[in-house]
Amino acid sequence: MSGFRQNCTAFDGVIGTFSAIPHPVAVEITAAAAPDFICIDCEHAQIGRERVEDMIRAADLHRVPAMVRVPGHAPEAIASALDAGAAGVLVPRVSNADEARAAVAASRFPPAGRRGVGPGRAAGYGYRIAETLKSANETVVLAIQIETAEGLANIEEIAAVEGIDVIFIGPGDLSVTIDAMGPANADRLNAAIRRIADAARAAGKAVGLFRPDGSDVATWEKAGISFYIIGSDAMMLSAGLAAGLKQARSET
Ligand code: 3PY
Ligand code: MG
Repeated sequence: MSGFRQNCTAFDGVIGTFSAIPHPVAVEITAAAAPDFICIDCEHAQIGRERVEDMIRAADLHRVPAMVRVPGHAPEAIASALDAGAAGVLVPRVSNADEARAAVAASRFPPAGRRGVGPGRAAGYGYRIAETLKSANETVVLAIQIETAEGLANIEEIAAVEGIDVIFIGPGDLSVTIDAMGPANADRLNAAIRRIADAARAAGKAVGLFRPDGSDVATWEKAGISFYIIGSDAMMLSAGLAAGLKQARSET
């Protein structure tokens, strides 16, 4: 098992951030801050296939594992991210066991799945196909997102699917689909997050959570959540800019 996959599944605590700015320079700046991993966001940022590969290259240079959040469930998108050399994939909006099993099939080489073999970057452009075939099923991290009312209702059967490493909770979409948006509904949303975390842990899966910032990670760690994506490079850039400008204006 790769060090990264081991860290993700050891319930030990890994903290990364989304890379939403579609450029390797942004990845290098992020990687230099030494996150445990980055997750290139192809669901909500406009990042094409070639650029994803260059962003993974930039992360590799700094020895920071790069996951890719794929735009949806298409096996081609998962294959493309893994062929580019991603350390893992994050599959959004998984709502039932069939979708979870499809994500496993797309992420794993036979016999565990149906991922196609090719001479991409992950296989050393053909120089290391045999080695990649041997190691990838043990090293690639598969995280799936629970963020719909249906996913919440089906959490036990989803969590039981073999081949998933991390059950990752998306509180933004979850709050919309269970009608629990805003501070007034925080208790209901938090109860849903805890229910997902408990079911995933009971099935032996690591649990992840998105937080816009790191202020309450210690609280959620107590609920058994060990894998965090904190904001994104774009969110931190805007927060830093706003704070810097506000400070400068208050001092003039
Ligand atoms: C959500 O909160 O919906 C997310 O997808 C966070 O990554
Ligand atoms: Mg979401």
